[in-house]
Amino acid sequence: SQLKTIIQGIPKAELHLHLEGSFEPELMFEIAKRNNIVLPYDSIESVKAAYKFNNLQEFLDIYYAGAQVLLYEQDFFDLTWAYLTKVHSENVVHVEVFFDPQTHTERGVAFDIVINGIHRALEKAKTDLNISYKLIMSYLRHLSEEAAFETLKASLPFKDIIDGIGLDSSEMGNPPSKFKEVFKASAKQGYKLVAHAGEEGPADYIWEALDILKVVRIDHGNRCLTDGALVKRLVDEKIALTLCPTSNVALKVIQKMNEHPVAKMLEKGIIATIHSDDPAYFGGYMNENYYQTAKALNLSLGQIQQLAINAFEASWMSTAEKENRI
Ligand code: ES4
Ligand code: ZN
Repeated sequence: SQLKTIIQGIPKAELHLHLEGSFEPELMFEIAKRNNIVLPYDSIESVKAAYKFNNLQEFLDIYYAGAQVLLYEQDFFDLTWAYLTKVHSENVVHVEVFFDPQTHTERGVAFDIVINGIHRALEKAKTDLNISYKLIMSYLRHLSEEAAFETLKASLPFKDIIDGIGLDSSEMGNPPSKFKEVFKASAKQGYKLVAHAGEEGPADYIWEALDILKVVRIDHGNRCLTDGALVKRLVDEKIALTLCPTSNVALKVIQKMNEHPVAKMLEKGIIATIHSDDPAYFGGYMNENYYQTAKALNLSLGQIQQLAINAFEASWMSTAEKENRI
């Protein structure tokens, strides 16, 4: 369709993508086989059939199980490289991607194995595909702040290749305030800060992410529209929201795409952006997220372009880098 052609033609930046969430069943089977791991599924079709979720936690349980087959540096390279070649074909020219070190270190895979594989693929994409990148290390919020501190410590030898810190996993019952001290310590190390907030959790968690963690962007932030003062704060301080529409439908954060808040957010002057979150699990990379949103909400060409521009504006590229990319 014409809309798909337009979206394909726009250079895009992806700011909300979990590398472990880009793990396609085909690659999962291939890596399981070479690592002599038996998956609890007998075919790629039966894996895909299991991807039906009623909430965030049901997804996370399957997402963490899938990551268990990743053991060696080559596995992390292959995972990251598959994602980068995919988005290259969609005219994504800049990525700021998350990885969850604790998903791997908790089961005995060393931090350096994980980050070296990821970093090698990102560097190759820079050279071979002209994709620029930033790397964001996320703390798992269902684990303790002490465990996050250990992860911070493990990251320090790799400080030069990690740009920022994120906070993800089970939101309800794990408010941003739980990670106040480790975010403060992370900022002292020079890391930029973001956090998932207001995906399933309330607008209060977005306030906490801003006031207590001092984040520069909010991942998701869907729930902000229930709080007028918060909307004003986001607009005044140019705090971007990295929205993930197909994720929101898959996890029942919204019931249908035409209920997605992104159009209202743009109307209110919020720097809203669109991303894919965990595309292997939610069935859509960047172009599909733009397409489904634009179609369901009847977005104008100007609004679609605004979403793409917002992502470059909200990115961590320097002004000079941005001019090179758009
Ligand atoms: C996630 Cl969609 C989502 N929300 C919170 N944490 C996550 N980790 C990976 N995907
Ligand atoms: Zn996410």
